[in-house]
Amino acid sequence: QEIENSLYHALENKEFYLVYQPIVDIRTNQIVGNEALLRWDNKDWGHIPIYYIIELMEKKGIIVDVGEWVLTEACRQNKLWQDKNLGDFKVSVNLSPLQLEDMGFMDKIQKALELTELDPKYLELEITESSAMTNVKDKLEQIKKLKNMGIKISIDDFGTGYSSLSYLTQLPIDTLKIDRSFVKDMVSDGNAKAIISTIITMAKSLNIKVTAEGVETEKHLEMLKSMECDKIQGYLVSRPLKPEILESLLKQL
Ligand code: G
Ligand code: G
Ligand code: MN
Ligand code: NA
Repeated sequence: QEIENSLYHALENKEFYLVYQPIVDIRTNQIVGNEALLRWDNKDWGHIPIYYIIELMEKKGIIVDVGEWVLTEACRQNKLWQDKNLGDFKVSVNLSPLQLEDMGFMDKIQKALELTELDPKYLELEITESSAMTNVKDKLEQIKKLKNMGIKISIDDFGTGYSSLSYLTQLPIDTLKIDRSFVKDMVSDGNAKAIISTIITMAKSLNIKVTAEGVETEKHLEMLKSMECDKIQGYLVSRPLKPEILESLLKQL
């Protein structure tokens, strides 16, 4: 009860902030993107895991407004980094299925880009596999429109849903993000390794890039390199960082 009340006021109280986790090109070792991840700084409830908070905000319908704030803030930050010449990287923003179903969604994207003057090629939207797989026809139209605006699309948590290959070939997506559960099991479980290897091979033939999530060890990196994975994200490279920390890191590169 009370937590919901706090959440209703979190936006106006400026309690939300974003942290950024680098995504690195496995061949060049360059940062090619940063995933924006929401955090809530609230003295009573700040310790609660964000996935639970997001679930609650979805239930209460708050996520559409908060999601718009995330989008604008992430674009603003990336534009700032572009202007400071800190690197040629995208910013990735996670979308709730409810945002995609919001009638005003396209306008909100347009508005965020206009307001922040970020070149759309620097914005990547992460849609979960399960979200992409519901109302397939609508999603296809929507993704096409976003692509026409110059925005990049990635499918998040890939491998956990049940995408059909024929459907994937119809979707104009840029990147598949392999769910971190497969990466975690890859070393000890031949099946997990086979799934990753198959996803990479399939994506290559469809001209889609692959990011492995949850890369934590050198062993993970070594195996992913040998499978010719394109990009990695995970604690081995960096934890999600507050923007000022990431910025000081970027200045040292
Ligand atoms: O950052 P962390 O591991 O705590 O994220 C937990 C979950 O919350 C992940 O599934 C992540 O995709 C999701 N998440 C983080 N930030 C956002 C956000 O801004 N919007 C949405 N819809 N999901 C987010
Ligand atoms: O669902 P999504 O892929 O958006 O979730 C991203 C979340 O995964 C981030 O919030 C981050 O906290 C978490 N994460 C990022 N890298 C790692 C990692 O190497 N290991 C683990 N266990 N979690 C990670
Ligand atoms: Mn994500
Ligand atoms: Na994921």
